[in-house]
Amino acid sequence: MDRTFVMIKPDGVQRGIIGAIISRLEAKGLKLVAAKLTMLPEEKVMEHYAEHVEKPFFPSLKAYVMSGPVLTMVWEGRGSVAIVRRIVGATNPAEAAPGTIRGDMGMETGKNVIHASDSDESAAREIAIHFSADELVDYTRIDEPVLYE
Ligand code: RTP
Ligand code: MG
Repeated sequence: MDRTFVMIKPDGVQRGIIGAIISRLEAKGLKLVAAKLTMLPEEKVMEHYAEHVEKPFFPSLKAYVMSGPVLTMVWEGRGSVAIVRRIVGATNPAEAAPGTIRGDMGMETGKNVIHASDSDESAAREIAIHFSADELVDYTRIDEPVLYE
């Protein structure tokens, strides 16, 4: 089954909207298979955001994601990468569509609440950075038999 990596950033944790965010992903039909509340060490930030390390916004992005605890998660479901990106919304919450997490819960790009993998390759790479294989839990959600065609 397809998996995606999702991270509630420090602003989301500090604002107490973890539950509201998880509720949206759960209600959609996605299955939570791993979760960890943690402070990101610098090495993981550099690895996770390797594609952005040379960008002008990287120093502030790094300070932002290290400014408090994050909730790292793995969510499973058919087509989960694209589905979660649509639920998360555009990078800039000011432009993100209403109904999306960023559109409903954030104000600016530098505090955009949540991260989600942008491709299956990114998901595999990011899951490996943040979780070991034995932290991914195998179980059946009670609605699985009626969730898919
Ligand atoms: P993410 O990786 O966090 O899910 O966000 P994304 O794909 O929508 O956006 P991406 O281009 O990958 O950027 C990663 C994060 O860097 C911050 N950012 N700041 N000031 C800026 O121009 C700028 N651009 C990006 C945001 O926190 C963004 O989520
Ligand atoms: Mg990205």
